[in-house]
Amino acid sequence: MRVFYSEDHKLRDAKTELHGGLLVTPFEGPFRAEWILEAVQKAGFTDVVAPENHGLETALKVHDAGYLTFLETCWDRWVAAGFEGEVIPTAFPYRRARQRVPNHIDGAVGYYANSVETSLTKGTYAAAISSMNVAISGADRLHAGNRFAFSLCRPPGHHAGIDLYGGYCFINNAAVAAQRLRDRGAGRIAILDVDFHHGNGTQDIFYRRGDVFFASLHGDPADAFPYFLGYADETGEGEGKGCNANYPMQSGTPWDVWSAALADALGRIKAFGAEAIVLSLGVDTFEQDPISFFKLKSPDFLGMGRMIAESGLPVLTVMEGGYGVPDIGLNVANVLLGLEGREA
Ligand code: SP5
Ligand code: ZN
Repeated sequence: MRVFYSEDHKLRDAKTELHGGLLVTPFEGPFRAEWILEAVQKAGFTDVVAPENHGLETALKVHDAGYLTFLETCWDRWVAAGFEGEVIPTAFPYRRARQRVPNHIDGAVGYYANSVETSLTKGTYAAAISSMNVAISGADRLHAGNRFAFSLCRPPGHHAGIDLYGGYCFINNAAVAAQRLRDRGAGRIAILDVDFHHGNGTQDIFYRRGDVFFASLHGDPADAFPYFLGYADETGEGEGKGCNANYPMQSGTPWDVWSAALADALGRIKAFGAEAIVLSLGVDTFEQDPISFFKLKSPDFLGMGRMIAESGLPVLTVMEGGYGVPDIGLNVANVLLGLEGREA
């Protein structure tokens, strides 16, 4: 399958992440995409292509226009306000507060944040746009009749909501890709999110829509980031009623338990009548991931790809999370090999 990749991801290179009360070197950095690119090429996925520039038209169907302008202008406004560090919010539209966008950038950042570990930086918007272009090019590759494509997106996207950034995400690449497939004529699309963390941004975007089914397998939000969404009783609203499926799982979950949830999710996607799957692929379910608590092993990722391919549907794989160790690249390559029915 073709791999879409842009060097511009390197423009997102934050120096700070708020973690345990300290500003540490971020878990999400350029080295992740380099590890993944190297491993997939080593596994034989050598058709690596840079994306075209697709503009904001599709993104504006899943994100708020004021939010995208905020992302674009945030850094310059922050610097103009006299701040010297990376962009971190300090105040929020908490319960019973007014939901109005403040004029001051310090307030605007809090309005648009769903978590604050993610410092915004000078090159973040350009990198997020390049990541979105990688996703759209992958969607177009499926539309052109190919069964598989891999969008090596960085920064990731599944925590980015209609008008919210956080969790290392700014533009929701998988949501934009699903929207692109709809706009190109697909009737129903499923987004299958296998990142360790609940895809709260993707759920936010499609919760009231009946044309895109969202299924997420993740650490129980009572115990794991993003904490405030991802419970099993969140099933969609309005036209989206019944089009949202969450599979929260406990600390230590191994492949046999995890894969049973995957089988159930794939059954729901089939019953929904999806014409294609956008796979939000995070490999932070790996036993060696530094910020997560599932126990998947490298060969399990081959099985994951195989099971998803058994749906018979076209699959656009969009990169989300996975941290800490170079073997995240091997795990991604294993999913792609499994999808194509090949051996490691
Ligand atoms: C795309 C993606 O995977 N984003 C994840 C963002 C997670 N950010 C907060 C992580 C907090 C982890 N705390 C875990 C403590 C482990 N000892
Ligand atoms: Zn994650």
